[in-house]
Amino acid sequence: MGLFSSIANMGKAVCPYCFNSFKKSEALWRCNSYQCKNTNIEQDEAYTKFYNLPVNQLQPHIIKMPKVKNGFALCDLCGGMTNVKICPHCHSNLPSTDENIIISIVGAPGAGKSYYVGTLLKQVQSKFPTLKCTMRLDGQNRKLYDTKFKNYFESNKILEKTKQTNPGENIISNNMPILCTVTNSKQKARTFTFFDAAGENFDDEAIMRDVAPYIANSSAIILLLDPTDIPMVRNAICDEKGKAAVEENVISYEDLLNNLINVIKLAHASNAQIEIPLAICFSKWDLIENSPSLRPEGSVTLTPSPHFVQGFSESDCENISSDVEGLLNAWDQSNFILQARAAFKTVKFFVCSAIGAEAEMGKVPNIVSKRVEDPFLWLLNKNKLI
Ligand SMILES: Nc1nc2c(ncn2[C@@H]2O[C@H](COP(=O)(O)OP(=O)(O)OP(=O)(O)O)[C@@H](O)[C@H]2O)c(=O)[nH]1
Ligand SMILES: [Mg+2]
Ligand SMILES: [Zn+2]
Ligand SMILES: [Zn+2]
Repeated sequence: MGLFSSIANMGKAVCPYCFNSFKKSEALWRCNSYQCKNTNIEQDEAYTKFYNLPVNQLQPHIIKMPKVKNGFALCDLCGGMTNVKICPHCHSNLPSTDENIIISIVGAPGAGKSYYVGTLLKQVQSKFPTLKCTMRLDGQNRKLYDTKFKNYFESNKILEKTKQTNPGENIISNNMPILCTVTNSKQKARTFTFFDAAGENFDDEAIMRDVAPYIANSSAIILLLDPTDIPMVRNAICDEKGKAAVEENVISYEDLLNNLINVIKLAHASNAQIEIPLAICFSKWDLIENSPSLRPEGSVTLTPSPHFVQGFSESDCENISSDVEGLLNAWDQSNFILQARAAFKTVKFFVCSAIGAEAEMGKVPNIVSKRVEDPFLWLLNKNKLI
C-alpha cells in the first residue's frame, strides 16, 4: 500500500472542494452534451449556495436516475452520454480519476507558498516527459493556473498576496485549489489537488480551523519555511545587506508547527503520531547560496536537482534531507527538528528556490526554479507512481 492509501477508502470519496465524504455510488452526473448545455440549463441551488453566487446561477442538467455504463451516464432529457460526475453536496465537478490526492501547502505569510505552487506546476508540466509521465490541467484549472500564475510569470509581475478569507466566508470560493491529473508510464492516473491558503490562516490555531478540513484530509503536507526567519540566518543576511533586506515574521517555526499539529489532531480526534507525510521545505534558497557567510560549501543543497535528468534519485533526497538537518542544527534549530519528528511519522527536509533570485524594485526576474519539484517527486515515488 502506498502512502496515499487512506484517501482511496473502500468505495468512499472526499470532495476536493467542500470536503464532505460520500459513497462513490452517490456521486451525481451532469449532462455535458452540446444539446443539454444549450437548452436544458437549470438553477442549481446547492452550487449557488456553496460558492455564494447570485441566486440565478444556471448550470447544465443533473441527470435523474442515471443509468451508468463504462464510466458514462445516459441523460434522461437528451439521451446523450456524459462523463461529468459532480459532488452530491456542493455540485462541484469531481476529479476524473478515482483517487484524489490533496497536497496542502502550509507556511507563514510571505514564505513563498504561492510562488512554490505556481513554479512547481510550471516545472512539472514542462519536464515531466523525462520521467515518462504527463500532467494535465483541464479547462477550468488551466484558466485558474493562467490567471493566478502564468500571466504574472510572463510579465515579470510580483504575485499578489493570497487573499485571506473573512470569518464565515467560504474559503474555497475566494481561493480555488488547482486540480491536475498525473498519468504515469503504466497509464496509472491520479488527481492532485494543490491547496495554497493565505499565510495568515496559519498564524493562529483558531483561524486555522477554517482550513482544517483541507489539511486533515491531505495526503501530504508541504511546510514551506523562509530560512530568513531563523535568527542566525536573519542576522547574517542583515549584516551583509543591511537591516531592510529581511522582513521579520510574526510567527516562529515552533508555533507554526504546533498550530499545524493541533489542528490535525483535533480534526482526526486522535493524539497518535500523524500518518500524513510531512515535507519541510526551505524556500528562497538562493539567499543562502548567495550569502558569503551562510553558503554551505560542498553541500548537495547547492547542486541542481537530478531527478528530471537521470530519473528519480532516492539517495539525492536522503542527502538533501540530512544536509538540511545538519544546517538546522548548526543554526540552533534542533528543537524544531525534534518537535516535527515526534509528531509526524514521516518527515523529510528539502530546499528550493522558486524564482531562483530575488525580486527587485517590484520586478521578478525570469523564473529559473531550483529543486521545487523535489518534494512532489518524493511523494510520487512513495506512492509508486514514479
Ligand atoms: N529570493 C527569493 N525570494 C522569493 C522566492 N520565492 C518568493 N520570494 C519572495 O517572497 C515573496 C512572497 O512570496 P509568495 O509566494 O507570495 O508568499 P506566500 O507564502 O504565498 O504569502 P501569502 O500569500 O501572504 O501567505 C515574493 O513576492 C518574493 O519577493 C525565491 O525563490 N527567492
Ligand atoms: Mg500566497
Ligand atoms: Zn463538494
Ligand atoms: Zn442531456
